[in-house]
Amino acid sequence: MANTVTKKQFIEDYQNEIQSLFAEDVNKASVANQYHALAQLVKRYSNRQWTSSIKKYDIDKQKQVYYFSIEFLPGRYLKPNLLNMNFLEMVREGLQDLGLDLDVIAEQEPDQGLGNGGLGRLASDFMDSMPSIGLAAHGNGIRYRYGLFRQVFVDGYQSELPDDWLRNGNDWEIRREDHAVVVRFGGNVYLQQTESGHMEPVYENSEDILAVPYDNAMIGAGELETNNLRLWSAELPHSVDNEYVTPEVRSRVKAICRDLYPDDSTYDGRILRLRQEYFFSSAGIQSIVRHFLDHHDDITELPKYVAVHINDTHPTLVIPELMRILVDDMGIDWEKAWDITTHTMTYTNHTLLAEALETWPIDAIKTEIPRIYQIIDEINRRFFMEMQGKFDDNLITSIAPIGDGSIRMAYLAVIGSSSVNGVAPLHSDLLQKDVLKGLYAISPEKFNNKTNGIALRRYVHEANEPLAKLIDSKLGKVWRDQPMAIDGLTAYADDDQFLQELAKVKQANKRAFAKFIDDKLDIQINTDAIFDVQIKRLHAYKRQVLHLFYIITEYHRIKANPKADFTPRVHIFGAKAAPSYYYAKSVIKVINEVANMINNDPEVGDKLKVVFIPNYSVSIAEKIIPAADISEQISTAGKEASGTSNMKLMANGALLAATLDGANIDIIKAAGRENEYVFGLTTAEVYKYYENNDYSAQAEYDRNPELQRVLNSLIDGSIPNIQSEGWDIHDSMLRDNDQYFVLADYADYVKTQDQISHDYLDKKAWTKKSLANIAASGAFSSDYTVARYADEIWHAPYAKDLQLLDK
Ligand code: BZD
Repeated sequence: MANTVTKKQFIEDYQNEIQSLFAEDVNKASVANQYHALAQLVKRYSNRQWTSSIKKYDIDKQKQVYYFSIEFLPGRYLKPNLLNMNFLEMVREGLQDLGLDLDVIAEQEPDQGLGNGGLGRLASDFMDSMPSIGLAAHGNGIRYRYGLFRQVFVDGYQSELPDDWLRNGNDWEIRREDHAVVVRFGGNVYLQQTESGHMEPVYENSEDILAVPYDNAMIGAGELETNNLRLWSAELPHSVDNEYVTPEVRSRVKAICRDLYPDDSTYDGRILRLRQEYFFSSAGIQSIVRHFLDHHDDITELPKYVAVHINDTHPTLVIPELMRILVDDMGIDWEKAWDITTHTMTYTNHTLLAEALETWPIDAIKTEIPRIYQIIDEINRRFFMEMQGKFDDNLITSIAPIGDGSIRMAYLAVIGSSSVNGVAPLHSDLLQKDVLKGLYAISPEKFNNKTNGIALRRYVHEANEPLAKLIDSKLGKVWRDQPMAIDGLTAYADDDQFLQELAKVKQANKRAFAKFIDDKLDIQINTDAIFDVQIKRLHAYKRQVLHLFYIITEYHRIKANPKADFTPRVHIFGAKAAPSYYYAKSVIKVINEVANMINNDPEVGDKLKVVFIPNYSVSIAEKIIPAADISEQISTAGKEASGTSNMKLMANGALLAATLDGANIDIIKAAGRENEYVFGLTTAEVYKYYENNDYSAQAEYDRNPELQRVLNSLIDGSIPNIQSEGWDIHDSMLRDNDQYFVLADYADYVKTQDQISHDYLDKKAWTKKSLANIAASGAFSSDYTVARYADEIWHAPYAKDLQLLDK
């Protein structure tokens, strides 16, 4: 039920809001206060729909999904909320009447950076899509006091500053202390027989922490429904007499929700991460069960009305936690409880890097959450009992929840869930064949694929309004509601006028981005150049260095032949490196110094520029993506689970420079290989190298003089102001035999990039390719993704008739 508010009403409400919050007139208020008042007003407008959705779900006994994720990466809420409420135009005009600019006000909102990359952003895209298709699905996570660090470059090095995003409060959240629950850590626990005969745990000296929820409205498009994102914060319980609390105890409690990534270089830091995981898993499950019992009588019906989703392994402790509540608190026998639990839980894996699979030392779990340890131990014991005789002992040992002195979170997640999915077809396939092979052998029926998707509303409708309006002018608004309908644009592939208009939109976006870069970094970029974009976490497998090597190659060519024709390029990077990931930080330093060298070389001039935008975030992504010509998706084949910036860039008309990895494969299929630039080893070729163990980085180096010059430049002093960082990269290539096959892919990558430089000169042909990408992007809407999760994993209904879902 969409709200309707007229512009006149809005203007009046807004003036009143500023007056009552700040005792000022609109035009006297600071831009910051203009923002706070607008956010408060939007929240107020949306609250009625929120209350009504939540009430309706309960009255109708609609199945509800709870999406547990240790990261959510919402970015900003103001404009996406206005968009989804159909208020964007009205509010923009209303503010204009008051002499204000919505875009200026919107810039005041701090990004909510409560995640670090694709995993967290996917969770937030899902939060947008779920209410937009009328699915009752809520998020569960942590309200970190500090988001992912603020990245600044000091002398080219990444430096991390705290992201104090809550400094001026958060206008969107509602603190609900009345819904708080207690989460128990530590102490001793032993089992005692009750009068009724069942075993009950007795706790001694446990550390009880109060989990207080902060609720955030997730407003669906057209306000179809509004769901809840519940973020938990740790506090001292009320029962504790504050006067006697030592500063140590206080800071132990505070620490749980202080940082997104506790410093993992110490044992205590790693344990803190475990405490975070149990904290929000336990709080979330307790509140779900409590809510369920308010509306239902029979707990054995939980899986019929509730699905709990485990987004990557961090919330896996929801499994033993639900077992604890069912067995200990409700006195249900183990078998029944296990049946309820496994039918409630579902799990998504997001990584193919074996070293990224999470494990916890047994001792840590025993100390921090002793009762949960006992439960996992029992799950493990019963797993062995059930499997012995049916499967080979070695197989069972290799996939049991406990092994090698650790709890293996991914294995526990698979064993305790009814569904396990990967996030792109290649990824799901490799999970079955490689990473989770043993578990697939014992329970193949659980495994499935759900290809990721993105919130087109944020990345196109809102971030690229000129493009969205151009599409409207041809297709009407249907594509906004039914994303697949955007393929209607293919009818314009030979329409010269349309192609020109499309090219104009891109050009205007590039100019807007160039202005942003000029204002922010004082770098002037040529808007006729190819804008070549790589935006993602900094990681060796994503191979930002391959991109860097091409840049150095271009530079060497210009220097060798300054008068030769050259298609100008601007290389744009956005990436944060984990604070303790030294190699990634060396890559940042080298890119920054190469940028300095190139950007200040008069002989290079306008031909080549390198821009590394500091503090990459969702809102910066929204500025870069509409301006991109090339989307760098160049991970080693078989390493990137899916990727999602590939989808965002495609939807904005960028062409892929890509390996056959993750969802690149699906994008290439959808848009047509002739409209992308594909290069490099295939997954099969990479696996062959693993099997035969016969890859030689040195041989790649020896046979390619251009590559030799690139690698040598890292260590021969020709890049000013780098120290050991050049050696770090050089060593990873030649001394350590190039784990990610950068050198193997170099020649083909350079060839492909050269082809891009050539093809870009034919504007019309280029724009046609760009159009093909835009027209194929509808299939990557996260509306479809969550609909498929709802149909095939959660078995939960949703109101929207998503036509063309299976096209
Ligand atoms: O998840 C990413 C994958 O690398 C991408 O391929 C994929 O598209 C997205 C969404 O499915 N994974 C992450 O972003 N992972 C993390 O950020 C992460 C967080 C904590 C611990 C380990 C990894």
